[in-house]
Amino acid sequence: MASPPINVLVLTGAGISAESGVPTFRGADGLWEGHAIEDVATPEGFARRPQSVHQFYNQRRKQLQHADVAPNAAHLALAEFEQAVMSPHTADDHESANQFLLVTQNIDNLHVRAGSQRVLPMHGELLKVRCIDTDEVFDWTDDLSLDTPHPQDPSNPRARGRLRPHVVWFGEMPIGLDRIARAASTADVFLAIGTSGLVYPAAGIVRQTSPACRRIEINLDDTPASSVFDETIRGKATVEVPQLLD
Ligand code: BV8
Repeated sequence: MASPPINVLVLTGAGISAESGVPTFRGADGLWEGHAIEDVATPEGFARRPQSVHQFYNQRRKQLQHADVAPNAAHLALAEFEQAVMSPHTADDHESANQFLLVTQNIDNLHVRAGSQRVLPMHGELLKVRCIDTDEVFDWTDDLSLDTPHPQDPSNPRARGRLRPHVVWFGEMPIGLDRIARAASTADVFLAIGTSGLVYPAAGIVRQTSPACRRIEINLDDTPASSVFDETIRGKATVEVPQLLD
């Protein structure tokens, strides 16, 4: 008899990219050191000093594209797990009845580079920019400044500097909240990896899962949400994620 479909929801935070060389926010080398959140990750901060916010993201965009920064064993294990969950079980199934969604708070592109397909970057993407006037989104790997020509109107000097990072700042609406709520309410398994559980609404997703959902937290340390999980695995993501999923 065919096994019932299984719905998997994964939430990742900065801790899954730490071993790829991308600094976490609250670790000793956290990004926020030397930068107050309100100065570099809020619309007000951008309105006050747009150039210093551009420099903050230019530095991170450059760092993310450094040759030494690549998906690690945890990213790769998640991509393989997604393939296994989503592959048809029998020859006559043209597609799996299972569901899989990887929600990430990270704005790096390491999950996609690892081969994950069903990725929802709820806090935006570092390698994308958005037009302040039209909300149109563009892939972007270079620096941004107040003099950056508009990709659609490069010769118009008045269109310069109208781009912002396509990331969700504090006080701004995260991306895909309805889709996340639906996935959480039907999840059979919820896996939270490398997140401190301090930033909402991401930190509240675990509480949107049903009582029947198996909730697993992988982190170096306890978090404010640890008590809500059925299972807490303490250790490095590159060790614990492959071990749990293989
Ligand atoms: C919203 C993108 C409203 C930018 C980010 C007062 C005023 C205004 C808002 C609020 C307020 N009080 C509360 C709020 C809500 C606010 C919030 O939660 N603030 C916190 C600080 C209290 N949230 C918001 O503003 C959100 N929007 O509420 O809008 C609204 C709602 C509806 C409709 C309209 C409006 C928006 C939040 C998104 C902000 N943007 N990022 C950028 O990246 O520059 S948040 C940013 O910080 C990350 O994306 C991430 O989400 C967060 C950091 O969290 P983590 O990923 O968990 O990383 P962290 O470093 O904290 O932890 C790492 C963990 O990994 C640790 O636990 C560590 O132990 C572990 N770890 C480390 N190494 C490893 C490891 N684990 C395993 N292996 C390892 N090797």
